[in-house]
Amino acid sequence: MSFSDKLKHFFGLTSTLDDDFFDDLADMLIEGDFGASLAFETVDELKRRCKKENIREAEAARLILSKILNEILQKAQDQQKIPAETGGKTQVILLLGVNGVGKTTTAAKLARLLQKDTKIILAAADTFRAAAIDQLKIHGERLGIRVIAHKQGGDPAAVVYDALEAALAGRYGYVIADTAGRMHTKSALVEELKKIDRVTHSKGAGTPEDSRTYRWLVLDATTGGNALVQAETFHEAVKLDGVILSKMDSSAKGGIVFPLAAKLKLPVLYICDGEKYENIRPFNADECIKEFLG
Ligand SMILES: Nc1nc2c(ncn2[C@@H]2O[C@H](COP(=O)(O)OP(=O)(O)O)[C@@H](O)[C@H]2O)c(=O)[nH]1
Ligand SMILES: [Mg+2]
Repeated sequence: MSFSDKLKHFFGLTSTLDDDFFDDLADMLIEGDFGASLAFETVDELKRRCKKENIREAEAARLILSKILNEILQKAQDQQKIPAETGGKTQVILLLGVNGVGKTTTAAKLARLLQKDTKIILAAADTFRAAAIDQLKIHGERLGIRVIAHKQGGDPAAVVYDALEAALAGRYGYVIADTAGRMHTKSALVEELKKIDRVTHSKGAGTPEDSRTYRWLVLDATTGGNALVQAETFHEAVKLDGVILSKMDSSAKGGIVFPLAAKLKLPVLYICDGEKYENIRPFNADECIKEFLG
């Protein structure tokens, strides 16, 4: 039974909104990757509203819960910044995240998606492993998208610099940079990103308005609470602009979007749900709540 089926079942079986109901609901939200503090806050709020509105039926409580969840997501979605309109400028998107979360795959999916509106360059800024560079080149060949790469062990900032130079010269809309997942120390990550920031700003071709850098964190949705810790760590080290959730197809419960929005105020930008190029879609709050609540 999927998590949302379990939640649906739980509401279906409930006849009275007593303390047991609210306690069990908190447990279910924790199981659904809400994190304990947000689970308790959410249930307290639900309890308060049910009391105030004199709600006695589970179905009505479910509707109120869905409203509360919507309010949580709105907090972050209001600041959603998908740079949809490039307006002749080049935007740099840095995909960050630990090893194996799906950065390289997501770079390719995103490139294919954004290619519908503008020209894209992929930057192989994961210079740590030769295989990572090859992986991106293969995607580029399959998708007909230009890939800028240096040799293994090269300077990631130099790769981004070259990619941006080529993009500005050829009027490309986006540089999508695949980065290395290793994060041995926070300070190394910060230094690397500062360097990338410096080169992208120095490459402004006149004004800083010519390019903007976005830092998007890719999170493997199946890792639940661990994904939240990764988001906290990266956000603290380098201010993030948003999150992409990968692997929503493989047993992920989807609840992770709520603490990301409530605790970190980080918008979820895209959802990936499979290994194919087309398995990416812009995040939609209503859809997400419907999928979560069943
Ligand atoms: N099921 C599933 N697998 C994915 C998804 N995104 C990436 N993967 C797989 O996760 C593995 C690691 O992906 P990769 O892009 O190499 O991760 P990276 O180390 O962060 O660059 C690969 O086997 C991908 O095919 C997804 O949305 N769903
Ligand atoms: Mg990779």
